[in-house]
Amino acid sequence: MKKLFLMSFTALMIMSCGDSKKEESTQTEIDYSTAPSEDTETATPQAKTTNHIVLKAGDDMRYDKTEFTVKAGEEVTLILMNTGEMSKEAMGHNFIILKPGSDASAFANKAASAKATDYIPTELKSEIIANTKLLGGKENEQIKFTLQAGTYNFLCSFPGHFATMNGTITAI
Ligand SMILES: [Cu+2]
Repeated sequence: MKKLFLMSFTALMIMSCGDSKKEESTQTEIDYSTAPSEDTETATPQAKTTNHIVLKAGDDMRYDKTEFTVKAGEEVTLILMNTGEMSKEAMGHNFIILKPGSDASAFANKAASAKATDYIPTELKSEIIANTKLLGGKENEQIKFTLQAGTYNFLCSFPGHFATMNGTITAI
């Protein structure tokens, strides 16, 4: 009697094992169907031009975007938002757009010792096309400027921020 019970129990185990295997193979088929299609690979990115830019910078020491394409010869409106919580002294951010051919890294080096002028080096002011002031957490500023066709570097000149806070604006 006991033996018979064991045998039927084993049979049940085998049956349920078979069932779970079936389920597994069905799931694998579903996974294959969600694989990316070839269409996404052939899509080509297009340069989107906009002369209204909202640029955010937070306590993570980054701009939320680092590349823009604008229309040359038309006024650009840029709003810099410091979305962070920290003070201007600890995590201040600005936006400085430089003339073509300017060395943004050299500018940042000089700016680091220009605390008295909010990290805008007086001797390199001639390289600046436009800039915001230094903003602390939750502060915003809107500036306007017009660019001729070309590629322009921008940066945050707060000490140590250049490495992660720089980008380019292309005017076409
Ligand atoms: Cu910054």
